[in-house]
Amino acid sequence: MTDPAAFYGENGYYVARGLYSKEEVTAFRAHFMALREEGQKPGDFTGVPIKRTADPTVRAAIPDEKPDPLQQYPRMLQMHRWDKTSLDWLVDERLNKILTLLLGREPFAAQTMLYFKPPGARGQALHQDQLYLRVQPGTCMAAWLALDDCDEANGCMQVVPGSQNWEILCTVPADTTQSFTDVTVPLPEGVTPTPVVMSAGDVLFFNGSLVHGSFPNTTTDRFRRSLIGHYIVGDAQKVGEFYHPVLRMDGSVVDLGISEGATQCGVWVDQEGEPVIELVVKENMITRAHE
Ligand SMILES: O=C(O)CCC(=O)C(=O)O
Repeated sequence: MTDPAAFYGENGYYVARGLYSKEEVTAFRAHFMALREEGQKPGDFTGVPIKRTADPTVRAAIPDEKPDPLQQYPRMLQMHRWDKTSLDWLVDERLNKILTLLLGREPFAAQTMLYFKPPGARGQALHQDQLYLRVQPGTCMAAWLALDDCDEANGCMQVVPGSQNWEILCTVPADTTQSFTDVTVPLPEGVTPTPVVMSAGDVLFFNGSLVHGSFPNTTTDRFRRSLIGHYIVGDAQKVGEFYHPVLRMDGSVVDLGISEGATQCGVWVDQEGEPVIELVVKENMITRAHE
């Protein structure tokens, strides 16, 4: 049997299979679909506009005349600030137990998100969450609950095992025909992300520096919904302003400082034929809320 902490230490992620029952995920799906039907909510994000290209070959490969499904199903953000179901889930004891095991102490809770990812929706380009949360000292951690079975066809999560040990990389423009966000991080040659195939009810835990993201949902009939919590290490002193108020796992508010935008990020350079990360000073690094 896999030792969760050892697997997480080596790979930067861990999947807890069947942590939530089929009945629970069915209830979550119904709850969030009903909230979506109610109309616009604070923090909704439909994604950046798709930047079309003039290249006829590329254009031919993109169903660019179709309406973007994310217009109807924008991502929800920070629902726990106005929805009790989301708050109860964010601080759920089952998540706390595994987070505490993987992090070595009880975390603080900073964010909730709900991805609907309907058929035809774009994915989210590879990125590192710590770029946005800017936890100091230490890092953040995500708990990603699959509300639908997910595989490569409907755009399951993709992770780069071992990248939790990388510096935070400088971002480059992303392909917005494939991603609803417009920045990504480059991978060295030969490194490719690994798909994480999950059943509804499984939870993927991953480190804030782990490079991760997802490709488009290429199915015509399957959503890929997920409920996500973002946490920060329990000895953190600062986090980005967007994530305040931060909660303890008993739901009470913890008084933390606000971390400023980073001024350095990593770029890949060649060192005797091996790709290594070199830190460079960069002004105007992205400091927006996690997108
Ligand atoms: O669900 C996805 O496709 C991406 C989620 C993600 O990047 C995150 O939870 O940080």
